[in-house]
Amino acid sequence: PQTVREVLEEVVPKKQLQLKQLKTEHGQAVLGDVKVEHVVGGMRGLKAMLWEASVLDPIEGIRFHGLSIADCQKVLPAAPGGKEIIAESMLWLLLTGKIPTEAETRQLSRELAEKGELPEYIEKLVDSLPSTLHPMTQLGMGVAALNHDSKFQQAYERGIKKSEYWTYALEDSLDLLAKLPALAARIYRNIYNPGKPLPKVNKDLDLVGNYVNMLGYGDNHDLTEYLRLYIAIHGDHEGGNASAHTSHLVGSTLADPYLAYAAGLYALAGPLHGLANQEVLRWQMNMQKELGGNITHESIKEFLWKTLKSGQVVPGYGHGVLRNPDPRFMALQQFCDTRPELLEDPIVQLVKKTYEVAPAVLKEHGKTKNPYPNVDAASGCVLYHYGLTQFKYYTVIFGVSRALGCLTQYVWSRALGLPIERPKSLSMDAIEKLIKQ
Ligand code: FCX
Repeated sequence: PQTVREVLEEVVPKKQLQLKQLKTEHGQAVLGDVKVEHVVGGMRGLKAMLWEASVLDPIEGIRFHGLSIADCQKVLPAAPGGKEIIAESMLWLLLTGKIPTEAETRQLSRELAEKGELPEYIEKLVDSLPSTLHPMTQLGMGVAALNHDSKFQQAYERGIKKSEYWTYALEDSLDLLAKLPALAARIYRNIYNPGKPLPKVNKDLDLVGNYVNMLGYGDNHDLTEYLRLYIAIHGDHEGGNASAHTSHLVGSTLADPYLAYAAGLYALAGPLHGLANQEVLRWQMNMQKELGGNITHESIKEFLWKTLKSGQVVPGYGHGVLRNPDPRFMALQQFCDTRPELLEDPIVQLVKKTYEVAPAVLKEHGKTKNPYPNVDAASGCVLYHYGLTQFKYYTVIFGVSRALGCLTQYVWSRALGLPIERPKSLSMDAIEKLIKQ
C-alpha cells in the first residue's frame, strides 16, 4: 500500500498546475457581485474562498470531492468488524481526493495510533485546569499548546523554502489528529470521572475505536460505530462555516496547524455553530420536563412557539447555506432506524417527533431561510442513549472531527502557496460615499 504522503506527492503538482492555470487564464472571470447586503449580512453567499475537499450544495448537502455521504458509505473502508465509515478513510479522501484501499486505511490507523500518546507537559497542563472550565475551552488550550513540538514552526525558523511548507504542515496535521482522541478523552476523564485510570492508545485500533475506548465505552460496539459515522460525516462542511473559515484565516498567517486549528475550535464553541449540539439536548430535555407525559405533536408545537416568542432560536434548525434537511441529520437518523433499542428511547423519539413538527412552525414564523434540521438536531440524542449524557462535552466530539477538514485545507493552502487573507473592510460612511460615486 502507498502512504498518504506518497499519494499527495503525486496529487500536489497537478493541483498546483490547476491553480496556476486558473490564475493566468481566468484570473479576471467574475463569480458574482459584492453587494452592500453581503458586507453587512455576514457575507452569506459571497463566493470568496478557495476550499478543496468539499463543496456544499444548498439542496443536496455536502459532497466530499464530489461524493455524497451515501456514496462514502458505499466506498470508504470501515473498521474491522464494523460497517460505518472511519475517520482515517474520510481523512484519506479529503486529503487526496482518492478512495483508500483497506490496507491503506489500516496503515494510516496504525500510524496515527503510534503517534497517539500525549506528551507529559500536555497531560500536566490539562490536569491543572478546573473541572468547571468548559471542555471546549480546555480542548482549544491543549491543541494550541501542542505546538510546542510543531515541525512546521521549527522548519520555518530554520528557513525552509515555500515549496516545502506543505510537507511539514502534513506532519503536524497527522500528529495533531493522532493526539486529539487522547486529549479529548483526558478532558472527559478529568471533568466527569476524576481519578479513573485512562487506557493507553491501542496500536491495533482505529482512531475512533481508541477514542471511545479512552472515553470508557470501548465495550459498546454500537456507540463506537455511531461515533465512527459521526466523526466521519462532521469532518468537513466546505470552507465558509465559522470554524473552517477561522482556521483558514489564522493558517494564512503561517501560524502552525496547532494554532490555526485551536482558533477554529473557539469558533466551533459558539452556540450558533458547533455548540448547538449541546444546546439541542438541553432544549429537548427542557421540553421533555415541561411536557411530562403529554408529548404530542400539538404540545411540541406549543413549546416551539414558546421558544420562538421568547426571542430564542430553535437550536439544531436553520443553516447559512442548506435549504433542505441536512443529509448528515438524515444519516444519523438512519443509524437509529436500524436499531430498535434506539427507536424506543424517549429522547430519540422526541428528536424525531420534533422534526415532524418544527419545519411547519418555523415556516409559519417566517424568519429563517431554512426551516429544516441541521446535523446538530440529531447528533446528541444517540450519545445520550448510550450513556454519554454530559452534553456540555458534545461539541468536543465535533471538535475532534472537524480537524479532518480544517487540517486538510491547511495542508492544501500551503501546497498551493495561498497568500495571507486580507479582505477590504469599509465603514458605513465609506460605503455611502462609494454608492454615491
Ligand atoms: N430558530 C429561530 N430563528 C431562526 C432560526 C432558528 N433555528 N434560524 C434562523 N433564524 C432567524 C435568524 O436568527 C434571523 O433572524 P433576524 O433576522 O432576527 O436576525 C433570520 O431567521 C434569518 O436567518 P437565516 O438567514 O435563515 O440564517 P443565518 O444564515 O443568519 O444563520 C444559523 C444560520 C445556523 C446561525 C441559524 O439558522 C441559527 O441560529 N440556527 C440555530 C442554531 C444552530 O442550530 N446552529 C448550528 C448550525 C450548523 F449546523 C453548525 O454550524 O453546526
